[in-house]
Amino acid sequence: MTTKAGYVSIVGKPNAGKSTLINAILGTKLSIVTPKPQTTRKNILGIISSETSQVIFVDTPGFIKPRYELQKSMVNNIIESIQGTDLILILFDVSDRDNIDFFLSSELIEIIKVQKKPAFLLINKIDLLKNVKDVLPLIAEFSKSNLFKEIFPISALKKANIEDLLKSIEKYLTDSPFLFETDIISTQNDRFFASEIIRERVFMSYGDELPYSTEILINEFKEREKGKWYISADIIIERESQKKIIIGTKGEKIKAVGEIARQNIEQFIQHPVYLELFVKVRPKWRDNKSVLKSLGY
Ligand SMILES: Nc1nc2c(ncn2[C@@H]2O[C@H](COP(=O)(O)OP(=O)(O)OP(=O)(O)O)[C@@H](O)[C@H]2O)c(=O)[nH]1
Ligand SMILES: [Mg+2]
Repeated sequence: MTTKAGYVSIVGKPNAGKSTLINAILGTKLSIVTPKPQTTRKNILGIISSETSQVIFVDTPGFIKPRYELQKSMVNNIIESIQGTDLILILFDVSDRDNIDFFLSSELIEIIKVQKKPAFLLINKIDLLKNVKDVLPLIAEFSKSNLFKEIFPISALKKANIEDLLKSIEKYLTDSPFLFETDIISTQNDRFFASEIIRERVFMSYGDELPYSTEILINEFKEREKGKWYISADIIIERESQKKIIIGTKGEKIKAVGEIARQNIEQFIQHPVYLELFVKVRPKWRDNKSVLKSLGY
């Protein structure tokens, strides 16, 4: 039996809904989602296998002009993903509809052109439109650019039009043996996802810029008693003064963060968890190549 397989990269500006989309496609919460832009920092693979085909979706960080080393690594992740892909899904947030020209002349579009990879445009968040027909003139305008093989209006959040999208993706897979075992949905381990779940909670729990100065480092991830996991993690921050904000009055804030993160990790790994959080200061870690390397960037 001939099988098909291929990589599909999900790219776009921060907050466009890329991680929500990969979760919708996989039918499970794999990639963290927050209302804050620049949530995703590393590429996350999500694999769907059927009898005859295997699609490896890659959720990438939002494309930005990098200002410090962490962001450079994020942009490199996007470019690497585009270089190795069979098809690109580029998301456009419908709330940006007044800036279509800007989008079409963006650096990300330039990269896609240079790499000569087939791309679909996904106009996301159509649930936000008062009238769904309002998307038609946008489709017409995007079509004129001749940049996209197909254009889909979708709602990643409401899972609208995802089935049609998946059917069209099939056409871009090539004859190939499966690239991964059929029973795995991602390549990262539970330790990575635990750190992401804690980071998601930090992004949700602290205001404004603070989450951008944070990173999570898992120190221990082990089965302490049969079926019960002990996880110890550092919340890394940049300045001593951020410590008391993270911890909160009498430690209440960090306790609440740990409580919800623990529940979410338990749901993800399907085991009871004991989670301990510590706060560590690493001055300017976002611009320090060796610290970034130790954090997997
Ligand atoms: N209304 C609506 N909101 C959406 C939709 N898709 C995503 N969102 C919301 O948009 C915000 C950002 O979603 P993410 O999936 O984290 O976006 P992202 O593109 O992965 O963002 P980065 O990782 O920061 O690049 C979240 O609050 C989502 O709930 C959608 O179809 N409709
Ligand atoms: Mg994301």
